[in-house]
Amino acid sequence: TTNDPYVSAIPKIELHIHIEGIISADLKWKFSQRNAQPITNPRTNQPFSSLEELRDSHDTLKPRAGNRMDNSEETLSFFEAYYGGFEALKTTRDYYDLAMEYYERAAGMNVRYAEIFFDPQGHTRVGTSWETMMEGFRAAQGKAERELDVKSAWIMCFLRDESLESATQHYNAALKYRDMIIGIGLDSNEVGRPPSLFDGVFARARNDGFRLTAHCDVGKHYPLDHIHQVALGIAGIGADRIDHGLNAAGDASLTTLIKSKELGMTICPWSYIRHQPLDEVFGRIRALFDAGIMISIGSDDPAFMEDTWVLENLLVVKKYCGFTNVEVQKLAENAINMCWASGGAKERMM
Ligand code: ES4
Ligand code: ZN
Repeated sequence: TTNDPYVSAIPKIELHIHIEGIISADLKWKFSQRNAQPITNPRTNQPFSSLEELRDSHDTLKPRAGNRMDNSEETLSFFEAYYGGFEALKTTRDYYDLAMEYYERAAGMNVRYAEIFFDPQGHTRVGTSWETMMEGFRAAQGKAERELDVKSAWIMCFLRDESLESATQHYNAALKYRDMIIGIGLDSNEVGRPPSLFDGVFARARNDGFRLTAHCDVGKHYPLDHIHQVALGIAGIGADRIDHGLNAAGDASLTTLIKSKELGMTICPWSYIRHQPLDEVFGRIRALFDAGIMISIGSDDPAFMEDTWVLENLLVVKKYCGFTNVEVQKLAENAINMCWASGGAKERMM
């Protein structure tokens, strides 16, 4: 599927990737062995005893034949598997290695710039300090820029299933690293957790000069009202981007609102096709694109899909939306317009 020289060669900007979303079972195991830090299986409360066992349980979301998603005994839910990776990371070197994994993959796909999500609350709650995390990221970021020609910035996400108090504490801690952090996002489990819960801290972040975005997940569990809040409500005037938000394609007034505010949307097709019908997913992506809404393509959590990075995500929309090479090029250009790098830096990037 990667034999597409045109799409491979496009200089890329990636705006929707979780650094923790690249922690495969193998990488988790590597960190856990190195740190002599067992990984707990949340289903049994026992440590995983082998890489094979960990791989099996980590196979959460892969839409393969005889879909193992339904095998709730062996297979963890997405968030169980995702947060299960955090406890294996202990040292600055681990965070450095993790980020370098991404930057090396990115360089191989001609990614020139990335705005990378990270979830600090998930790390501090298993005992890692901000300093350990950020110094590892900082060293990797510098090396990637110098040696791989991949520039980047970080987007700190609040875990929306944690409290406003916790978000506020982490926001205060982030201020020490504002040279690295370009924006503030909102992720994790959205059920019953509207963006408005975090309005106070988002308003502060906007005042302090951060750019804002928030996840609005795809499917029937996620109300249009959350998209409406992100587009119009957050920090009084709405966020700068919407992450996912594909549900909006089914609603004429929301689509009009997003278009009139020129809000970009980050779209990660592999994340949707594991739980939504193909024709609906690609019909909606095509509809947003044809309506002139600025969408860009990201990979979300490559290690939890089919090892699908930004290149594979571009290829799957090309195939199922029937995009021409020129239209795929347009998706890449949208990411230039949507990114938060300064104007001069943008021009030098591509
Ligand atoms: C996430 Cl809501 C959501 N979806 C996918 N990956 C994530 N990582 C953190 N939150
Ligand atoms: Zn995401």
